[in-house]
Amino acid sequence: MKKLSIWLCSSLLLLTHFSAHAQSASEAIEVEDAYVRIAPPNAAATAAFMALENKSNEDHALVSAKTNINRTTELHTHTNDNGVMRMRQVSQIDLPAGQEVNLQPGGYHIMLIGLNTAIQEDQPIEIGLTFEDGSTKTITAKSRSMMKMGAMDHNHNHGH
Ligand SMILES: [Cu+2]
Repeated sequence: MKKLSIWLCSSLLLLTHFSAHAQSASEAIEVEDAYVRIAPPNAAATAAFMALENKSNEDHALVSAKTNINRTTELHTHTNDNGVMRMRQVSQIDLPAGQEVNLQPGGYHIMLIGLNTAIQEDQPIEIGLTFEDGSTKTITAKSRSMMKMGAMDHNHNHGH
C-alpha cells in the first residue's frame, strides 16, 4: 500500500512536470494594466509599463517588444548612479515562476524610441511581446497622460 502511494505521488509529479513543459511562456504570462505614457509634443521617445504575472511553475523572461507606433523598442531598467537615476538597456526582463513583475516608472520599462506620430489621449496601442522560448503575445495598451496621473496622486494624498 505504501509502495502504491509512493508510485502515485511520483507519477503525479511527473504529470505536472510534463504539463508545465507543454505550456509556452506566452500562455504562462498574464499581462495586466498595460499603458503607454503620452510623451510631451516632439519627444523622440516614451515608455510602456505593465504588470507581468508568471502563472506557471517555470521561470520565463521577456526578451523583446515592438509596436507599430515607433521604430526602435528596447527593454530598459533604471539604476541609481550616485543619486542620479539613469536608464540602462537590458537583454531580458526575468519573470520568475509564480511571481508578478511590475514594469513601472523608475524601474523596468519598455522604451519606445523614434515615435512615428504623437500619441493621442485614450489611444489603444498594440504591443507585441516575445519571450525567451520564442513564443509571442500581442497586448493592447492604453495611452496615459502622466500629468493627469500626477494630479490624481495629489488629490489622493489630500484625501488621507
Ligand atoms: Cu528607458
